[in-house]
Amino acid sequence: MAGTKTLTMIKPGAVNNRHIGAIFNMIEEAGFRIIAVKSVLMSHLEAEEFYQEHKERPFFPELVDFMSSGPVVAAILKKDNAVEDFRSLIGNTDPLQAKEGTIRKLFAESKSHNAIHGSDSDESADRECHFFFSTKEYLEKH
Ligand code: 3AN
Repeated sequence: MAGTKTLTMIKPGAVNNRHIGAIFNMIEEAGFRIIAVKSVLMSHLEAEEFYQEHKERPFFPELVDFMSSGPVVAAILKKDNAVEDFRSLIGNTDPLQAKEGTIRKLFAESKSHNAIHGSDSDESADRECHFFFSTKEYLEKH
């Protein structure tokens, strides 16, 4: 059975461009409940750890620089089929290929500065929720 939890980050570009409110509004309108939220300025090392699965990719240094360049807004979202439904809501990694009405189509500046993160599997969601939040900050049964 698909999980009910996913982890999102509004990325530094979208935070700097004042899109936090509009993006959270779209997330709630799409039926997700925001059960935990915080603003975090990741160190270079923390950004490397978060994106460890991409460490061999050519874009990794640029990704880590960007993600540690300013605060992100991290949140845990709840909904049935959370991971898949949230990836539909955010759209393709590349905003030029993202469908109309998706968050990345509306707010991404480029493939590397693409406004928002969404976990890619239930296993990633678990790992990423624990990366940003202690279990005191959200209830698993919530
Ligand atoms: P997604 O976030 O859509 O699941 P991933 O997991 O393949 O995409 O990549 C993680 C992040 O790395 C993306 N959100 C994007 O910021 C960046 N990225 C991915 N592919 C590229 C690329 N070809 N060039 C620059 N940045 C990229």
